[in-house]
Amino acid sequence: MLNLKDRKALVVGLGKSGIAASRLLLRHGAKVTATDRRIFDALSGKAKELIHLGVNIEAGGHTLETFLSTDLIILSPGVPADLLPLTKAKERGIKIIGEIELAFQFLNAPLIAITGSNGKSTTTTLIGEIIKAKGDKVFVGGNIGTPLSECILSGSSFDCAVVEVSSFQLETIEGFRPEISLLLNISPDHLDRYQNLKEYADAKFRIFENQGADDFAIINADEMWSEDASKGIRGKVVAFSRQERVRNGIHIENGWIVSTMDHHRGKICEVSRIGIKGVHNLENAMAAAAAALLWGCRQETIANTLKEFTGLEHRLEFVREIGGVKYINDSKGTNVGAVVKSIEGFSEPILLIAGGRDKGGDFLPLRSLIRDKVKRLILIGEAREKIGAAVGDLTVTTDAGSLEEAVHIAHREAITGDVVLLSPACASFDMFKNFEERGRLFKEMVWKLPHNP
Ligand code: UMA
Ligand code: ADP
Repeated sequence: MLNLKDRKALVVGLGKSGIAASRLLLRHGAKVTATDRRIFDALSGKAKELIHLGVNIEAGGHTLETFLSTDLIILSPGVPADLLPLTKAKERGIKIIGEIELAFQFLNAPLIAITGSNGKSTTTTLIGEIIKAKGDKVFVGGNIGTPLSECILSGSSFDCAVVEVSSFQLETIEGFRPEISLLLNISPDHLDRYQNLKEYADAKFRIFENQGADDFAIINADEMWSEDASKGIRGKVVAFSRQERVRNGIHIENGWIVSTMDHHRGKICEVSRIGIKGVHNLENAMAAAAAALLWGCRQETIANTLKEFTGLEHRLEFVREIGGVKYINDSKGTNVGAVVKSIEGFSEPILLIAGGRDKGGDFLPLRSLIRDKVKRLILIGEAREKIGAAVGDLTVTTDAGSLEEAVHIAHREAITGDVVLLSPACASFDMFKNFEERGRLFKEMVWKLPHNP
């Protein structure tokens, strides 16, 4: 555990992570300064309140002096680690960790951590729900929205913490050691932050870095990297696969999710009874079942939760049917890999609304799906031109000046039996506060559409 008493700590970024980290540092006796590039007036009420708790706030930018006159730096995940004052602080030997590592140092509950390019929030929530159904008290947080520090700040004692971790958070771990680590999949994302896919994947693999022989590592046997990765893992490897029988893990057999794990051998749940649909969600369900079995949950508890859980808002969320046209909100489809899986899940012709802020991704992997399944592509936001150039030749492609215009075009052009799908393959920040706002506005717009086109 870190000794923070009277040590000078600098928190970089005063969003959710920075606010929680500041409070945790104060609780452990540190002298806290927080720095944010936003001006003071633009900070949230909760960030401003920190002043009254004794935090010294530097707003409106980061100064080198502040970074060099501290003993410890706590970095928010959205702040890139190559920021100049950070580099200088590192050169001086000042310790730099992230909020997730800080929280881990004070965590007194066993940890289950989930990472991957897509499916993290769904799988994290599912695992949390199954463990809750078992009767254990569980904290669910991390990248999904509630910083891990809140688990400690709450003062409650938990049987277990189920935590979604992003590659950003994994970049700044030191001792972070989950008893059960889960890496769902790797597909290109955040290439505006990483030099290449390898650098991004390396950050994700760090979820296994501190595990020992008694810990468990759940990996996806259907992914190319899994064989190499399993060689470098010290924990016990448990695999899941949609495509083949696995020796110690979870696979599909005669329409059932089946376990070959020591903890429970046999059928877990019939695939057709799972509440969340699509092949990608089957993978999430298998991964969640593996983690839950390792945690000691019974087959019936797992099966019941898999049947009852119908998914999260903004992930292939059914909104409304108008004149035989289904409207689906997949605002969390923020990278190409996610959109591929979302499109694959439909047999109906699709009118796809895509675009937003490009994250350095390559849209070419969408080509065959756009050609085969998308009858109209409606593009919004900054990435319009890039997406249009990559796939616009394969279907009728229209630009829209706003999400509202895109919804109206889709409503005008769709006919009975079609699906209107918002699955942007991009971040939302060019037009919206976040993906939640984009999804909520989409739903409001759809609910305002007249009954008849
Ligand atoms: N800031 C600076 N200097 C910089 C950059 C940012 O001061 O150079 C400041 C901003 O002005 C802002 C603050 O940093 O005040 C924002 O910090 P942050 O971006 O780390 O955001 P938080 O509010 O702390 O939220 C973070 C995660 N955000 C990111 O990783 C970008 C949240 O994940 C997470 O839910 C939260 O911690 C709690 O753990 C969001 C996310 O988009 C959902 N994650 C990415 C993803 O899922 O793809 C990784
Ligand atoms: P994350 O937290 O990793 O962003 P979510 O569970 O929020 O993942 O799902 C985000 C989007 O990713 C969904 O809208 C869906 O389109 C897609 N998705 C979900 N699970 C998977 C998976 N296992 N593989 C590929 N895509 C997925």
